[in-house]
Amino acid sequence: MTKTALISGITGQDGSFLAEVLLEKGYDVYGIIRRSSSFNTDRIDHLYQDPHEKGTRLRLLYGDLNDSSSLNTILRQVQPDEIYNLGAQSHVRVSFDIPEYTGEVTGLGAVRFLEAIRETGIKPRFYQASSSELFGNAFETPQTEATPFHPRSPYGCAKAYAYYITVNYRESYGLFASNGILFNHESERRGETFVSRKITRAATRIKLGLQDKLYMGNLDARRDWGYARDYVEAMWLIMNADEPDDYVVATGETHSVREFLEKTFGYLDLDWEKYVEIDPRYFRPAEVDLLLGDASKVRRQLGWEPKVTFDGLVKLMTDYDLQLAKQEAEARELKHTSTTNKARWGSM
Ligand code: NAP
Ligand code: G4F
Repeated sequence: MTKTALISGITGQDGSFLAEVLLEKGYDVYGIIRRSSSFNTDRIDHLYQDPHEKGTRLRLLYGDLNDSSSLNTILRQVQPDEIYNLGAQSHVRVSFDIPEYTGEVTGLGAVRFLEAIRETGIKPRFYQASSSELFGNAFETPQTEATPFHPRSPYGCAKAYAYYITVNYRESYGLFASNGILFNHESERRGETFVSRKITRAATRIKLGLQDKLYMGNLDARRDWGYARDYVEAMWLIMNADEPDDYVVATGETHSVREFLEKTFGYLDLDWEKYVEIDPRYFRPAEVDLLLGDASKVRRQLGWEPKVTFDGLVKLMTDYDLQLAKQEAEARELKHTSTTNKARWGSM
């Protein structure tokens, strides 16, 4: 029988890859989108199917993690077999500027979903997008499912609430509710203000003369960076395990932001030190210095393996952004030519 999945955060990096993977696996997919003043469905536009056509397997519904009545209505309408709660205010630095809002969406959003499940009596499986930010100022390295949490930001604190409320509903009401504790994962679809994409966008624009400088924060921070497409496979495996449980998903390698810069600029034959300047605006009130995950449990129990290496990730993101930069350079050239032509015609 065809399974139905509901995804919050479908317009984000992970939501778009997950929708793709679930459609490939034969699911009917529903995504929750927020009303926005301009289109923000770029990451899923290639999956678009005419909603009037018979057999459409991807549908988008308006809702919001801050609006429980919309979640209840959607649950009744969709009757999903699986809910993936990926929606969040997901930027750690920004969470210091909007801590209360981050708590609402990223923390309480999870309980709104869980309550909607309880109230409607529908029995979907529930996946919570938990984060390595839970470990924060980590008590041990590498971090496993047993490592105590020490979040270092309003985002991390909100994710801690969402993690524990997911465990609590599993234990209290017997829901199939699991946490994937995912370490950083990036891609060509990563938001442009996260460090990996900020670097690949800037380095490729610098290469083509579209930008002179890149302003950065703490270059010493270390992260366990994987490829997002690999990580959404782990989400599906966690959701389709025999029992609900919590799993760390990581590559088991850690690299500094400085190394990310060196690799990206080096790949483009540029010396990063000539272009990068430090701007204290990008420092955080409290930093997470080192994240390194031990994903033995998900590897052993569910057979998950990351496929893309750190070098492979830098390469694929840089290749993609180089194409974007080329398109931008061409568009500028066209605009310049047309302005020059207009100036010529004007003088005739
Ligand atoms: P992302 O690109 O920032 O996407 C976030 C998604 O959440 C977007 O679709 C956004 O919609 C949606 N959203 C924001 N506020 C919402 C609200 N009030 N109601 C409904 N939806 C809302 O994040 P991502 O990188 O794909 O990450 C997916 C999830 O995994 C997030 O929960 C994130 O915190 C978590 N996570 C990510 C990583 C990582 O390294 N990427 C690691 C661990 C955990 P708009 O497009 O309308 O803004
Ligand atoms: O790319 P980042 O902003 O990601 P961060 O803070 O690790 O959070 C991401 O991963 C989490 C998983 O651990 C997710 F839960 C979360 O939703 C998000 O996807 O920053 C990475 C590191 C930080 O230490 C930051 O201080 O890079 C450092 N950094 C240095 N300069 C910078 C910059 N980060 C950003 N965004 N911009 C900079 O200019």
